[in-house]
Amino acid sequence: MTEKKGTYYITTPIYYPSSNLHIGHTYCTVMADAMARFKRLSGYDVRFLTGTDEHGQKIQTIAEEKGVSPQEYVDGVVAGIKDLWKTMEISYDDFIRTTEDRHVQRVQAIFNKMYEKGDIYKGEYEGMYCTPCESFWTESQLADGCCPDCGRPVQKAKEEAYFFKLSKYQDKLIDLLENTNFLEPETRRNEMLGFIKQGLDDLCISRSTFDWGIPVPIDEKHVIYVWLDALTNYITALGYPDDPALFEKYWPANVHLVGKEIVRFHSIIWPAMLMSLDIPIPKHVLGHGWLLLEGGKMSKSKGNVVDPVKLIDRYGIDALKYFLLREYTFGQDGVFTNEVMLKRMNYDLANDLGNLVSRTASMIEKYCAGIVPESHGEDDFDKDLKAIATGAAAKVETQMDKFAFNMALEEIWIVVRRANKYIDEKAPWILAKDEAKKPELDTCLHNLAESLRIISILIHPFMHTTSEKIRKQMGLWYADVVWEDAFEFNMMYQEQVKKGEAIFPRLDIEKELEELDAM
Ligand code: ME8
Repeated sequence: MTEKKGTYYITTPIYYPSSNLHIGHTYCTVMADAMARFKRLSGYDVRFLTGTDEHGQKIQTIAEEKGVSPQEYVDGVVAGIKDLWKTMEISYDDFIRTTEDRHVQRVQAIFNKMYEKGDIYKGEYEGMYCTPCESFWTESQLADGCCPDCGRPVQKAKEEAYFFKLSKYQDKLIDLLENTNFLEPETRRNEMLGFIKQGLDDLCISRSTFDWGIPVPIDEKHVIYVWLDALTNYITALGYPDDPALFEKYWPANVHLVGKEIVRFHSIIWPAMLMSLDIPIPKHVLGHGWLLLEGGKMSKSKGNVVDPVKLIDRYGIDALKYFLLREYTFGQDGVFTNEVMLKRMNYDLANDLGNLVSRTASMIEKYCAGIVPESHGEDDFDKDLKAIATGAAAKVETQMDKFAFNMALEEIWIVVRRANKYIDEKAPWILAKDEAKKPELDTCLHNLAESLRIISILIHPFMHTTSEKIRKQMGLWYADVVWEDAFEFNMMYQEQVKKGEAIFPRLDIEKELEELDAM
């Protein structure tokens, strides 16, 4: 077994259960899941956290409109979110809900600690409030008088509130962003530094105009407002402050993976809160780009969303995961279209990978009675295939270190395409006609089986079900998937190959486009 390399704590944002999640949330969670699986496979003791951010005025308003209590409302939506992650086989270790007792009590303890330190005080808040986004804005932040995030009208609002002394941490935050790689990419870092250097206002952390929230422990008229409640999930889920075992083991987090619109909260407010609590800062905050539809960002409140469940029902989990991870460049926005998705599924999965598996399995069945043959010597084609196949794992590691999922998959597909080309170069069906060429034929089929063994390991973090299907067809069902084995060749010996169903069906793109449009 792989030796343990240390701990790795990765988190997604906790999503608002204001309605069902869409493909944008799926995108972030699929990236976190692939990274968690990759780190586990490469020997880390991983903790992967996701969850839901359940308080706030918006949820309270929706629940009232539906005639149910906020708790009933979020319970329903959260059950659906957990079902989605179960369907997608998301390998989280913990799912935190901000309405759970463990979170509520710990947030109150955190509030008290910050209050006792003198970092929280009572004041009066006045600003422009966007209800759908639950954000207060200053006049100068508005875009054409409207909310800079969603473009909708804002209302003037004033209320007694508790404040966190964010301004006190301004210099320390500048130091953190200037002198560490806590926040990447660099463009985001510069943007945040610019923002901090304009001067930070203290942060309003309570509300008294609605009551769907965690009560302020020292003042029952108030509930704790969004960000103190939400950001702290990353430590309350580890037991902070009362149950130190997990916290000491996994904190500081290695990565908070978040969408670019909440980088500001994670790279300014969150470290300042941690500084106030005297606990270490997470190693990295990584901001990913948005999936856009033609016409703008997918958003629950705008209603222009793509439902992942429909796509999974039609194309399967692995095809959808592959598409999301392969198509988009981390950190950049990308446009989602059905056509791009279908082409990826057809070209890369059905054609490249699917064909390689079915051709290899059927030739081993046909020419070697289904038993993986031994190899006998090697020519230049064999050497080249072997070098590319055994060299891929290190390249995948390099790309994964950069969260470049698309490039990691591209490295794997270089092996897939090389192996397909190797079949054409070696033409096993011609070798099979000449008894004297039997050793060369055996070597060729051995090398193809070996390449598929390596591919099955490399794709495991991204598409474990497909990996297992390939391993079953190659007679490797008995063996654990071990990352280090992807660096080795000639590990297979007389495995029993059994061709199965096509791992990805070929899609009629025109027909699928019509069907999807009609859905
Ligand atoms: O912001 N493209 O929750 P949220 C890509 N509760 N990613 C997208 C996306 C899109 N079109 N739409 C959403 C919140 N996301 C807070 C977070 S964390 C302490 C609190 C993803 O339900 C992306 O990761 O609005 C984004 O940051 C997150 O969902 C926002 O989810």
